[in-house]
Amino acid sequence: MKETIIILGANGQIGSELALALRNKFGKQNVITTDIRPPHEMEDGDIFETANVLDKNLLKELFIKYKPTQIYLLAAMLSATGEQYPMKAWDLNMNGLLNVLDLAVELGIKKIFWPSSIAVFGPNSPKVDTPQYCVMDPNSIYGISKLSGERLVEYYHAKYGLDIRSIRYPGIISWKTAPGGGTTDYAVHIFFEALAKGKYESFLSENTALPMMYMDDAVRATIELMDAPAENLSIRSSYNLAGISFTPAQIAQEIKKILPNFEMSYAEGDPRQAIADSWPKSINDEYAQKDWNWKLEYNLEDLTREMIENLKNK
Ligand code: AKB
Repeated sequence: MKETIIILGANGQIGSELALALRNKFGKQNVITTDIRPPHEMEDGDIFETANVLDKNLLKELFIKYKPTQIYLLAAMLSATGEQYPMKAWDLNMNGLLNVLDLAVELGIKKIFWPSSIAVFGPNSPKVDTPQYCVMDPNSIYGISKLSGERLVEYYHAKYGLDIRSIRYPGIISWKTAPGGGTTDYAVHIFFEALAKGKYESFLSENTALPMMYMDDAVRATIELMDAPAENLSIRSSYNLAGISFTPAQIAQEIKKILPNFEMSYAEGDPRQAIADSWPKSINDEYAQKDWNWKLEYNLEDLTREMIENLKNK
């Protein structure tokens, strides 16, 4: 079957790399990227439309114009920025999702990808090897919006038969497009600054372990989940993905193996520390392994090497 894909919020950290992968898989003419911001770069044949996911009428026009068979909804406000603008974060993250779900029901668009996050867990969730099902009491507005979104996508699947698929992304580490407004962003900034200045001041304390993942694994996971037979998917909220867990001290150590003069220091009192402290240190992803055969490729050593090599050549 010919697929036509619309990516909403395509110019952010994940969207810009997912768009490339989807264009390679389905052909440029079948992948339409949209965002409120213009793309960083456009190649011949790329199709881009300016769109705000809060503008439901415009979304409807786009969906009628392109007749997508799949939608990827990536527009969202992340955890740290969300704490500065809680009501804006709630509005964008919830109403953006509801607009897409309602239009999908109205126009008969069946297949949707919507990302959730490790932010759905909270202070009373188990911190180590956090299971798929456990106490979930997120205390950031971002986490609250993602957990509410998970309930909504499961509801729309059960009630309207929408084939919505989702991953609880850990922090994503990439070199092409910088992340914006997340708590895990330090693990990307550190590479840019290690190469530019030879030092980095982490806004998280040295022993704060968080789950992370290299972009190539995150993109591959997303496409593998979207390709999996629907009958294999036992989870219709969002799948845990473990990635790799490390602390600022451990990533600094790894960078020093390649850049021996790199210096790391730690700032105190950053508000992102409280968010990080409420999240899991490591995640259990046995359902993803069992249901769609998920396997991680990049460990901390691999991603450190990839990040430094790619940024040096950028
Ligand atoms: C953030 O830090 O807010 C995001 C996330 C883990 O969802 N990277």
